[in-house]
Amino acid sequence: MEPTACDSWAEKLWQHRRMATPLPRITDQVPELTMADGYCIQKRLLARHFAAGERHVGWKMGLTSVAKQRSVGVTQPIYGGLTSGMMLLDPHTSLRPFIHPRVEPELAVILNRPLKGPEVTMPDVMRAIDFIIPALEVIDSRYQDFSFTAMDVVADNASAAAFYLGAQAYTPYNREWDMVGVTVYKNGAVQQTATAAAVLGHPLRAVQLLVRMLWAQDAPLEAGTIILTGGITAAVPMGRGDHLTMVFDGLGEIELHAHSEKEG
Ligand code: OOG
Ligand code: MG
Repeated sequence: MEPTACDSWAEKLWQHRRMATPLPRITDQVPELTMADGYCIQKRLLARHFAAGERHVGWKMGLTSVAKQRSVGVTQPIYGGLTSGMMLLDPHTSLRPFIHPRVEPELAVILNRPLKGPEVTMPDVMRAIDFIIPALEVIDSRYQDFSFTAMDVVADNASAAAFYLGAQAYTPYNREWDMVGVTVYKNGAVQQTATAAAVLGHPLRAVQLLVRMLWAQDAPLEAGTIILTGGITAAVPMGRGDHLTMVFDGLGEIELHAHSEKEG
């Protein structure tokens, strides 16, 4: 894809994101769209966020669990960028910026040193982790009906919309992170349950995979980076007035309330 076409798709996605209105998938118009095109558009879209004054704060891995892959029909892990504008600081959120938001439980990893290279090992990853925080991600596809191919969703920055970190940080040591159980409630009713092993067999493998994927793009993972390791369960739709609770066994819970219509 020509750089100008890449730029204009990024601009289009940015405008639809800002207006919270969906667009048809890019591959409907450009069936030959490649993965490299998708990441090119994503990069230009992130540049648009930075031009608007947002800062780069980290990365998200996506489609790292079978539950997530099945729910959208894409079977390949992907990544996207996280910006300061996506960080929710308050567990009460307006739904106005979103088209059809869904919420999913994730483990967030914060690094204390950079990681790079094609051969990063699990011990390298473990040594580079400062702390781990239970988190939730709000995803929101800019495509009509939340329908896309792998290339489309990469272009749309892996459906990144917002994220919220729990209040308690945990040391990476002395815990079997793959054994952490998660239950998602909506308005008091159980919606989803799973164990963190659903993410690539072990959630820290998502960090290892991200290092490799970024290495292929010549980008390092910096110290202080926030990494969302990917939804442990399928995502749960969030509507006005909904109250989501994510219970992480032994690690506390996180809540998110969507304002009712009147409040915005
Ligand atoms: C793609 C984003 C996937 C995850 O954690 O798997 C993702 C989507 O489901 O729209 O954020
Ligand atoms: Mg996610």
